[in-house]
Amino acid sequence: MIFHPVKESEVTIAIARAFLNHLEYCATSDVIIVGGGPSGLIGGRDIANKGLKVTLVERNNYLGGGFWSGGYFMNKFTVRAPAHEVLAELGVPCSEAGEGLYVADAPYACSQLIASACKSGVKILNLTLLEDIILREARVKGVVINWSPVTYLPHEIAALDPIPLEAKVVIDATGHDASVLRKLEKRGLVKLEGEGALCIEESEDAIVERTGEVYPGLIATGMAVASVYGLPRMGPTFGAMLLSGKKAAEVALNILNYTGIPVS
Ligand code: 48F
Repeated sequence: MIFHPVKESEVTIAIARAFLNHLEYCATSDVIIVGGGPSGLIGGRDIANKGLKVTLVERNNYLGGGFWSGGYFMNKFTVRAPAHEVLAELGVPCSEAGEGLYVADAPYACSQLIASACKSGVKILNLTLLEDIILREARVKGVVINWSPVTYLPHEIAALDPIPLEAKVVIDATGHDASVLRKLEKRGLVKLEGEGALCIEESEDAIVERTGEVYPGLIATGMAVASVYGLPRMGPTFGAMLLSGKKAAEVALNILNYTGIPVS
């Protein structure tokens, strides 16, 4: 025998116990990030690296969002300077394709980014869909989640109540969908302009500049920012996603200090 003998029940109990601990940990976070694309992953990593408790909620089984391929089903993507410095920091090789324009391998970059978020201590809830938000005293105080497969079943089969998770700050990193912001919009608390037409030259600066708190306790990052302010989309260039995620982390850290909420 190569492997140590274990009973089937030991395997089940090991998984159940570990997951219950994980879910209990995620019940209260300093920051919840909804969306595991490039902006959410890098933002989560930067916050967790400061020693804060970060939970990342992702509806798919896999993390990475639109970062696995650049565009047109071709798994190369571009960044414009200075975002190539973030690739260097992640240990992702890239080559100069023109002045200030860099091209890199998407699976390489995506896997490095996921690994760096995990190593920083970000706790992941995958296969988990944001269903709603917790709102109290005109402030976002957390999210309401359900297992993704449940939410795709007809209501008469899976009438299951969702699970609340509390946080001091929530970040909407759900990309084009702006799923968290839509929960505020349907209550008339914010108005989303919807994405503008593609313009690489304008979009990247604008998205990074407008990354910030849209409603008390809720920060928008990545393409969700374009959906809020009607900014142009950008196609297969990802520098703004990385820099927007980093800025969202700075904004979250400022909010946590500014309100004097102690870091758990
Ligand atoms: O779409 P996504 O990669 O967002 P991003 O970080 O980056 C955008 C780029 O990939 C690309 C682009 C830049 O050139 O235009 O599109 O802004 O990742 C968003 C993630 O959020 C998840 C979704 O599955 C994806 O992985 N997501 C969306 N809605 C929900 C969600 C939801 N309701 N609950 C949980 N996850």
